Formats: sequence, C-alpha cells, structure tokens
Amino acid sequence: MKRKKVAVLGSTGSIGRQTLDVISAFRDDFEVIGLAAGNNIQLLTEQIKEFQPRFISVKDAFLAQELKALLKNPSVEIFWNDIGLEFISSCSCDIVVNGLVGSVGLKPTISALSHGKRVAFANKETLVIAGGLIQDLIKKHKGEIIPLDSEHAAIHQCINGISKDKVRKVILTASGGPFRTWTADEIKNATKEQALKHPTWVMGPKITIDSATLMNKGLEIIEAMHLFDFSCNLINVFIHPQSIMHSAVEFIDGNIIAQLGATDMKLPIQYSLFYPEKRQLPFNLFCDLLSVQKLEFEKPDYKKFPCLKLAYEVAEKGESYPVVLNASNEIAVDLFLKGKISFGDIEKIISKSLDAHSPTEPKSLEEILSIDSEVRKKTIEVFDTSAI
Ligand code: MN3
Repeated sequence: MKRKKVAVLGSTGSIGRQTLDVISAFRDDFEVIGLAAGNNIQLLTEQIKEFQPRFISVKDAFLAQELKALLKNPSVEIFWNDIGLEFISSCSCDIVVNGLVGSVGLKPTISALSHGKRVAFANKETLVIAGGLIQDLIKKHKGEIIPLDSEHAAIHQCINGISKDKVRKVILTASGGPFRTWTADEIKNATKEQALKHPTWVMGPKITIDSATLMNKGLEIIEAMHLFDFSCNLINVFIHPQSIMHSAVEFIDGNIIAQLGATDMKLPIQYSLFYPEKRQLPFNLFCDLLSVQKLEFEKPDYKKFPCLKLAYEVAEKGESYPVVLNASNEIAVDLFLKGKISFGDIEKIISKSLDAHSPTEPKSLEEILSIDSEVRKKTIEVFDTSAI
C-alpha cells in the first residue's frame, strides 16, 4: 500500500509534536515529507533524524544556516520564512497538518488548498480572519479541511453528512479554563503563572491564555461558522469542566448527538489524518466514563469572561471585525506573556481596537493582511501611549 505523504507545519509545537507521535504509530500508512518549525532548531534536528523528510522550513535565513551546520545532510532541502511555509504546503504531499499558531498560518493554508490538498487543521486564527476566502478556495480547487481542533472534530463527527438545515443548535463546549471558579475581580489580576495552568488540556502558551480568557472559545465560534456554514446564533457555548464531551449537535427532530472521548489531541489528530477511515487507537487513551462519573454543564458568565462576549459581537457583525479581534488579541496576549500588561488589560486592549475600527468587507488576501498589520501597529500604539 502506498503511504500518504504528510507535511507538518509547526512541527515543534504542541500539535506538531503530537502529530508526529501519531505518525510514529502508523509508519506503514504515513511518511513525513516536510517539516516546518519556528526557532526550536534542537528539537527540529531530532525530528529530521527520526522522520527523514525531504523539505524543511524554519523562521529565517539565519536559523536555516544554523540548521544546515547542525545537520550536515545534503538530502534535506532547507527553506525559510513565509516562502518556506508556502513551499512545504504545496510540495508533493497528500496531507498538510497545519498546527501553526496565529495568522502566520493563513498563507500556507491558501497554498495547500490552492493545490487541492487535504488540510488537517488546527490553525483557527486563519479561518477567523479569512474564512470566506478559504471557503471559496475549497470549492474552486476541491481541497478539503478536516478539523483537528477537538471541538470541531467533534462537530464534524456529530454532523456526519447530515445537511445543515437539520441542525437546531450546536453546543460548543469549553473547559472554563483555570479561572472558572474565580470571581471577576480575581480574574482581572491573575498572574501569568496562574493563567498558564490549564486544568484539563496541555497546550502551547498562546492558546492556553486564550483558554483562560475564553477568547479561544470565541475564535472557535467563528471557526465553526466557516467550517460548517453555521450562523453564529446557532452556536451555544457551554462550560463543561470535565472536557470529556468535546461538542454536540442538536437536530430539528430533538435528537442530540455528542462526541465524547479522552482529553488528548492525539485522538482528533488521528481522526483527521485517517478520515473517513477508522483505525485502532495505538495509545492507551480510551475514556472510562465510570471513572469520569459525572458530566457537568454551565452557562458562561460574560462578566468573568468579557472576551467571549466580544467574540460573539464580532461574529454577529462580521465584515473586517474578526480580523481586528484576532490581531488585537494576538498582540494583547503577547504583551501579557511578556509581563507588560495585566490579565484584565487583554480585554480592554481588544475592546479599544474594535471600537476604533471602521469596518470594510475585505475581498482579497492583500486587504485582509493590510487590515491585520494596521491593527497590530495601532494596538501597540494604544499600549505605548498607555491609554488602556
Ligand atoms: Mn479547541
């Protein structure tokens, strides 16, 4: 049997590493043809030795030089920056796993879909800022996105081909993050260490902060709208602290179909790589509901999680607002991780950026990117003048 060729974008990140764990367990089914990483050259070198890809991409020319010196391996072609990412996504691979964080994932997604590839997709920011563009590309070039974000992989399984006009409601679950039981005032002054302590999922720093503000769920609302062509008023966020039910869909005949499973990204990764095939799980990650015992659900409190409210408003308004939401959030989270602003300031910065924005209807990649970079610049200015 011919092995499927896989390119992994963000290979040294949380999704990338777990994707390679899954591929390791299915060596007869997959071969790694390309790896793209940021600046973790150490780990990338180990991955290259283990998986023997043909193409590599790193963040910049300097790192490419450093990697070349480390490898002494002429059979690997090394690229860098945006161009490297785009090349790896359009190379002779069958599946592109997009485990990149943030809008840096947009161009490689466009590149993969323009070549009609399957994209196993964890890069929600790309759909948030350019969902319409991505949908058009899928139709035009017959590529596909198989979600590997756990909630969206869940919805994908619940819907399983049923037409969207039979959907009455989508229940998008959120663990509630580390501050679920805190008061609104306590949350505003949370430290970086407290915000990085996620109760159920182990993830990279940006998404962990987004999970603490619930902005992650807000971005996932917009992601779901584009993946499944839902309107935002169909999507309900429920806090579900056990993180066992990854999402559910209620149909017009009153039947609710939910997807449950272990809290581990290797499950949705395996799902998206093999879809529609089902394979024996090679890890001891079966979910024992008897030991889970109870599944709880609660409504999110907007006073505690104002970022979720902002995201709902943006989802409703559309136009260029999602680009602003995403860009200002990326900047604000970065400032928080660098210790420059308080946890409560994250929402304030995003709010200011949204209020200052005059919306347009971006039609092209160039327009989206120009709004994106303008908002980033302005958001940093707002911070520098300490007007927050
Ligand atoms: Mn998720």
